[in-house]
Amino acid sequence: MRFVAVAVAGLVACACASTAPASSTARPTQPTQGVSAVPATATPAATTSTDDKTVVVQLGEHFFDPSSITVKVGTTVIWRNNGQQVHDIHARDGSFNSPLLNPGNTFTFTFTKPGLFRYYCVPHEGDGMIGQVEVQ
Ligand SMILES: [Cu+2]
Repeated sequence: MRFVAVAVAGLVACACASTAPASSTARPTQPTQGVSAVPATATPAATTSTDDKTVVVQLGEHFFDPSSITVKVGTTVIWRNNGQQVHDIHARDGSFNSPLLNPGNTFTFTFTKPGLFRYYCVPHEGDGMIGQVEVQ
C-alpha cells in the first residue's frame, strides 16, 4: 500500500513537471502561417479533426489525406508530413505556400475568408498529389 501511494505521488509529480513552466512564460502568439520542426507527438493518426477550429491533413506518397475538406472561416488547417519523402503545399492562388517539409514536419494556415482553395505538392503534382479546402 505504501509503495503504491509513493508511486502515484511520483506520477503526479512527473505530470506536473512536464506540463508547465506556465507561470514564467508569456502566452505564445499563434502565427497564421508557419512551419514547425517539432514532430507531432501524441496525436492519433486516425483523427482528422481535433476540434472545430483545427483540421489535420496528412501527407504521404503521393497524396493528401483527406484530399478534399470543407471547413468554416477561422479554421486552422495543419498539414503533417507522415510520409517518407519531402513534400510541400502550394495554393494555386498563392494564398499559402510552405517550404519543403521533411517527414514529421507540419505546416499550418488559418483560413480567414470563404472560397475554394486548391493546392498541390510541387514535387508530386504530376503524380496527382493535389488537394482542396472549401471554406464556408
Ligand atoms: Cu509530395
